[in-house]
Order: sequence, then structure tokens, then C-alpha cells
Amino acid sequence: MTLHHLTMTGIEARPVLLELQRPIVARIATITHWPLVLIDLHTAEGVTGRSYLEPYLPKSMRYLVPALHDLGELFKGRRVAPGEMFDAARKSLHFVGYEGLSMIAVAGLDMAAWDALAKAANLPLCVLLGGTTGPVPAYNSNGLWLKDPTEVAAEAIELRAEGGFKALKLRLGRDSIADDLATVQAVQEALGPDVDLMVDFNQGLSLAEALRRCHRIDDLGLAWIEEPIIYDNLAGYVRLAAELKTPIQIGENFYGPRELYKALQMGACDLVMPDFMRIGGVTGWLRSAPIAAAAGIPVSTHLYPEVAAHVMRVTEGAHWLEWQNWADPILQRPFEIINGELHVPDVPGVGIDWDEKAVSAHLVH
Ligand code: SMN
Ligand code: MG
Repeated sequence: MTLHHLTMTGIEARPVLLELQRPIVARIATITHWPLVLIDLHTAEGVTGRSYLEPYLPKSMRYLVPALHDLGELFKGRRVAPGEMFDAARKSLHFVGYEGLSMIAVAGLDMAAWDALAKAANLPLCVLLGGTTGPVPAYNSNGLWLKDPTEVAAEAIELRAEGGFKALKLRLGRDSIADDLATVQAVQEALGPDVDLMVDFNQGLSLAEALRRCHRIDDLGLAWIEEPIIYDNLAGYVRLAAELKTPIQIGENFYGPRELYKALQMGACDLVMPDFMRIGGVTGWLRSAPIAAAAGIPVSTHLYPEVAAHVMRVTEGAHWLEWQNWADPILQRPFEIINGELHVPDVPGVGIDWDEKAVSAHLVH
């Protein structure tokens, strides 16, 4: 029996803080505890849509939770229709700006609405979107932060073994170029030639420094160089993309489809990797990925591996899924990785349900 009409009754958003197994040590920040806002979208028909947001800063949950409850009030009594809700929710926040926290809240609502709709249709989300369940090639992004080269090389072996991965991402941006180079070399020696290596500077360099450092790593056979400079310096990215042989990867900071369009129009990158809370959830993805595909630019995902797996099954030019297990502690059934591929479970919706015992233990009061 499928439900053709869902009526929204509200949103419950709960802030949770989880200690990271491998703390994030990037050039721009150290993060030991990972914030998650768990979203339950309730309907009169009894179907619950679920999603989560990962807003990096624990304090940001204090503003996001009320924004989500407010969106719940806005759509109370209305039909769950993610495409329409996306536009209406963005318009409702227009006067404080379409981007930043406005988009993040809308994305959380959107992912929960799609989950509800797919559950009501009794279909996995990727099937509702026109695809099939199955594997998605993933790289392991669970670690390799700014530690010393031998420690990073040992961790790379561990991370590969976590699921037979064929690609890993390494963070760069140590104080000295020599230490970054030594780390890449140590990891490549440890893994051999069969593992692809991506590198991410997490926006840590000035353009001048990036020009110098990226040329030094340009002949190392890296799969991509990600965000060497601050995300909104698109003119700087145009220069880097033109000068370097290694593909330049950006996109985790695109707020909505138009930002992706602008970057591609300018020639700011060779690859894109939108993040679900910034691009606008599933709807934002469905409106952005085709722009990249039409431009011949391969598309990877950033964070949110569960939703990412579903949309990648229907994305033209799907490249790499970024695998992080950071939400696993509060999920009833973490998704499975086999031979470096994330498997979309054959269950209605996205396939995320909360482990309520774990949630209670980590709830922020
Ligand atoms: C990243 C992700 C999450 C926290 C910090 C940094 C990184 C990535 O930019 O691409 O994984
Ligand atoms: Mg990144």
C-alpha cells in the first residue's frame, strides 16, 4: 500500500555532539567533537522523514534548531512536496539572504521531505528518482589530517583496510612545504600505485602560496587538489585551474545551484563536489549536478554519504562519493562498504533511523 498524499505536521530537530574517533586537524581549524542536528519530519499519515545536518560548529546548532522548527511551523498542514517546499522555504528567508544558515536549514528540511516521500512510495530514494539500488565508488575521508608523515602513512594503511578502499583523501597545509611533500611521499610509498590519492588544503593558503605549493605537487600523480585557497576567491581559482595540470576540485562551499553555475562559467575548477547542506539537499543537488554534467565536469559528493549514495545512482558524470562514518554512532544500520563501494540499502526512503539509546547519550541539553 502506498500513500499518495502526505500532510506535514511539524519538525523535531535535536542537537547531538559526537566525539570524533580521529579529530579533525586542518590548517583552518581543529574539531574534536562533531555536531549533528537530527531532523524528524512528522506527517499526519504517520510517515516520518529523517535527515541530519553536520554544521561543523557546535554553537551553530543553537541557531539552526529554532530555524528548523520555524520551517516546520511554516509547512504545518501542507502537502509534503520537496521541490515546492524548497522554493517556498528559500523565499521565506529571502530577506536575510539565500545563503549560509538559510540554505542549511532549507537543505535539512528538503532531505527529510524526500525521505518521507520515498517512504510513502515504499521505494528507496534512488528508485523514486529513477535509478536502482547498488554500489557507489567511494574514497575514505575519515582521517589523514595534519599529523607527522609516518603517523599519516600508518593511518593510510588502516583507512584503506576499513573497506577495501581504492582511494583516500589526505589533508595538506602544514607550516612547511617540505613536511607536506614528505607526507605525500610517505603515503604513496605505503599504499603503492593502485590507490588514488586526493589532497585537500581546506582553503588554508593565500593565492601566492597556493601557486608555489601546488606547482610543487603538480607532478605527483594526485587525483585532485582541493580548495587550496579561500572558497569565494573564484578569480584565484581561475588562475590555479589554468596553471596546474592536476585537476582543481572545489564545491563543498557552493550555496545552491547558481554558485556552481558561476564557478563553472568562470572556469574556476576541473571537478566539483557539492555538499548537501550547502547545495540545498536533494533538490539542490538535482538542480546542480546537471549543470556540471552539461559542462562535462565530473561530480563528487561532500559529507552526507547516505543521501549521497542515493543521488549518485542517478547522477550523470558521478565521480567519487566521499565516505565518512561520522554519523554511524547514532544510526541503527550504518551503510555497508564493500571493496571500496558504498551500498545503497534496499529499504524505503534513504535508510537512516536513529539509535535512540545512542542519541540520548549524546544529546546536547
Ligand atoms: C572537511 C570535511 C569536514 C570537516 C572539515 C573538513 C573537508 C573535506 O573539507 O572535504 O572532507
Ligand atoms: Mg574539502
